This record gives sequence, structure tokens and C-alpha cells, in this order.
Amino acid sequence: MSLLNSEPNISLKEQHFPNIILYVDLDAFFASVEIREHPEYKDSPLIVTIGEPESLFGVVSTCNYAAREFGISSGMPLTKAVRLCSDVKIVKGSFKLYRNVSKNVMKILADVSPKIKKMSIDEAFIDISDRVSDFSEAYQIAKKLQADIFEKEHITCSIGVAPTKIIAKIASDFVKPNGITLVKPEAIKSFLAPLKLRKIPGVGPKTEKTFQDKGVQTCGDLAALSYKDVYFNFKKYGLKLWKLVNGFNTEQDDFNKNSQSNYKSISEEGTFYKEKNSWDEIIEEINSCIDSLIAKAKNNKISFRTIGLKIRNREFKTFTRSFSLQSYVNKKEQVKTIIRDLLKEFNNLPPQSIRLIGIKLSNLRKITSEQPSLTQFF
Ligand code: TTP
Ligand code: MG
Repeated sequence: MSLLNSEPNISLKEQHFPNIILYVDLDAFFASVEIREHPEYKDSPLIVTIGEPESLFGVVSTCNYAAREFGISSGMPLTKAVRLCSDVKIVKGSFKLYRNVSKNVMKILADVSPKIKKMSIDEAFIDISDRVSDFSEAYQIAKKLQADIFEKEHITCSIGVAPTKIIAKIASDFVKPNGITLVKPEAIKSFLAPLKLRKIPGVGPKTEKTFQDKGVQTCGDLAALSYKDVYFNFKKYGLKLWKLVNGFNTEQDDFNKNSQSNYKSISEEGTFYKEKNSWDEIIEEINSCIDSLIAKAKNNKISFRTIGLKIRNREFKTFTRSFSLQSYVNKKEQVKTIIRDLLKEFNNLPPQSIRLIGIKLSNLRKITSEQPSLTQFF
């Protein structure tokens, strides 16, 4: 039977929401740190730039909420920003300081649960499913976390509390600054309905235009279409979004999926919720996936022979490549070298087009005491 004639293929798994996730995003991060260091900037419009404040060469890295009221935003040329607000204060960023504050905040988050995934300098997911029994308890944890960050670092954050990462991320942006937005499974559809499709991480201007051309502006507009129409007009990617806006679980449980003891493979992947501007940034993400996979392999005394790479672009096209070695290995550098080779083929893709990267180790073998490593002899 063709997909067009079939009923929506919603599995039980997609109706099941076993997790509770917090998504934490620091408010106007660089600007908030500057205001903490210079309380005299408080209440006046403030821009942080890596450019040159005096000659107005460069763009806005970020700005505080007072500056946003004038229409100033990240990425805007400084010349335009001062046209919008002639009194705006412009300071040069101190990145070392921001990195330190970020590290301190990530430590506070790691105290909430070890299941934490840093997404950028000022954003992270925390899976608190094992710590709480319901969403009201999760909300209290979010409140306490917000207070802890403020007490220790004197900056505010906004938090989304939801059953999936993507909904938690969208929720974190719903009330800002210093907001907490809770979205329970049964409220996902109505929460998303009034939002522009663009609010969904990964929907960029090009995708938004494709949907707008067919009259779809909001998540609710998409949810109201029939499954057949969505498949006909927007293919596989449209269906995934359609499931999301209709309140189904579109995520694999990637915090827990490797928890069984007899692995066939172990893998780690990351979706980019913001465009990456360089391959260096993407490689940094890949290396962090490799680091955590190797830690997992070591904890479970596993060696492996096959190393796989997965890349997905904004058109939802997925490329997978792999390489098998003659013998079993378990070292980080070996994986990094092979992945670097596999990546060469994709050098020509613009980094901004990459939406997801994944690494998979397969052909696994348990390291037993009968297979001593060479280093044990020295
Ligand atoms: P964001 O979290 O996107 O922005 P923000 O924290 O400034 O504001 P919001 O309250 O909306 O979360 O980015 C985090 C930091 O990353 C930001 O403070 C500065 C930096 N950044 C840039 O340098 N360039 C950019 O284009 C963006 C978007 C962010
Ligand atoms: Mg932020």
C-alpha cells in the first residue's frame, strides 16, 4: 500500500512521553555578564561586540533587553544599531570571562542531573526523568535552578520544562527574560498552535517560505492539514513536523537508548538548533560526541572495529559513511582520525546547511581479562 493511501503511521512510542527535560538558556548572556561586572550599565541599552566600538566596525554579538526594545538584535551592523538608538552603550566582549561564567553555570546544571547536554555557550538540556515523579516537581526544580544560578553567578536564565528536548527548547524561549514555561504532554499541541513555524528549531527562512507558499504560517495551520496533504506537499520532513505540531513524540530517547548491556552498536548524535558558521564548530561537536562515546565504551569495556558517520542537512537528506578496521580498537584519536577522513567528502557542503551529526561505533567486542592490553605488560 502506498503511503498516500495509508493512515498516519503513529506508533505507540510516538504517543508515549516517558521523560521530563529542562532546557536552560541564559538571558542576553554576554550583555548580562557585562552588566554584572559594570552595574552602572544596568537599565540602559547595551551592546556587546567583537568588533570595534569606537569606529562602529563590526556587528552586534548580543544586546540587553533594553536595547532589543529599539529593534536591535544579534548580527546587526553596529552602524544600523546606533541609528536605531543613538544612546546605546557599546562594549567590546571579554570572551574568556564568558567562557568561565559558562563553565560555572554548566557545573550548577550538572549538579541537578548527570544527564546534561551542553548545546552552546549558554544553553543546555538536563534530563531529570530519574529525579522527579511529575511535572509539578520538575517545575520546582526549574525554579530552584534559576535561583541558584542567580545567587551564584548574578545572571538570569529562562527555562523550558517539557517531555521532549525540542518542546523544552521552544518553551525556554516563550517567556524571556527570567521565565519558566511548563508544557505537559497533553498541552503540546495547543502550546505550539499559535506559534510561527519558524519557532521550531531547524526551520529556517527557506523552509518557512516553502510552507508559507502553501498557506502555512503557524504550527496550528500545519497541524490542521491532513496527513495526505502534508505528505503530498512537504514529503518526509513535512510529516515529521506535522507529527510534532500534533503533539506526538518525534524524538528518540537518546539519553537512555544505550542503557541495555548487550549493545550491537553505540552511537551519539546531536541536532543543531542554531546554524553553525564554520566546519570548526561542527568538528568541535563531533569531537564531543566521540569523547562521550569513548567514555561509554571504556565504562562498558567495549572495543570496536567499525566507525560510522551520519550527517543530515536542512533538506532532511541523511548521509551515512563508515569505515571498518582490521582489528578492534578503543582509542579516541583512532576514531577522530577516521572521522576526519570520512568528513573530507563533505568539505564542500556549507556548514550552515548541516542540521545533525552522529557517530556510531559497531562491530563491538567485549574486552575480557583474557585479552590483556599491551600496556599492561609495561
Ligand atoms: P543566544 O542565547 O542566542 O542569545 P542571548 O543569550 O544573548 O539572548 P537570549 O536572551 O535571547 O537567549 O546566544 C548566546 C550568546 O552567544 C550571546 O549572548 C552572544 C553569543 N552570540 C553571538 O556572538 N552571535 C550571535 O549571532 C548570537 C545569536 C549569539
Ligand atoms: Mg541565551
